[in-house]
Amino acid sequence: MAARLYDLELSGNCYKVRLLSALVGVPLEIIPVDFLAGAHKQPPLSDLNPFREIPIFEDGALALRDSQAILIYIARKWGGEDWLPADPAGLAQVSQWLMVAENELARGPNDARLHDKFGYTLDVALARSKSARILALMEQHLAHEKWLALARPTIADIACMPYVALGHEGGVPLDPYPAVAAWVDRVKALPGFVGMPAI
Ligand SMILES: N[C@@H](CCC(=O)N[C@@H](CS)C(=O)NCC(=O)O)C(=O)O
Repeated sequence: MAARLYDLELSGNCYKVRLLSALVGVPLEIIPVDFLAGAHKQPPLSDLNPFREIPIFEDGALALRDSQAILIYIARKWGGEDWLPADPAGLAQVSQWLMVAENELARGPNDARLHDKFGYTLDVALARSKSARILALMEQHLAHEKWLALARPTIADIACMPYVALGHEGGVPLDPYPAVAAWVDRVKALPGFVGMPAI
């Protein structure tokens, strides 16, 4: 039985899971969630994820929440050493960027997009200033590195790319960050790449 993703097409967090699955070649059963109607806040989805968020990933009896955790699972189960190495240094170097996806990027360009595109009530000026900070750090890093964590693409890149590339929908375009834009293009050029609306 194929693994199952409870999905929203416009969600960058769900997209991370679709993207890595496509790159690794893992077939997914996609279950679209009626997000506007709040299906994620009611049973059966709220039983699968009491945090009442998507993505939710099911593989047999296992139900997982959180896009970063799902990327870790897919990488280790189906991706061998390629996308998430097991050696302590490599694992930690990738993890550093998974934390950036969950913190700086979630509270930066993701929040700015939630405000502008979906009408969420939040401090958009703060989200834009957090975006500027993390994108400047990424620009500095990617000016001399091809990929975020290692000398090859890893789930660090898959976790971080979507909300960086979607930033323009929240008033955070990449024009001031040419090295970041070039990295987004490198991710887009990976064999098996799939896009989403606005990427
Ligand atoms: N840390 C979680 C965050 C998931 C998340 O915030 N998902 C959004 C959709 S992209 C959601 O379900 N929000 C619930 C809501 O706004 O009601 C992850 O990385 O998957």
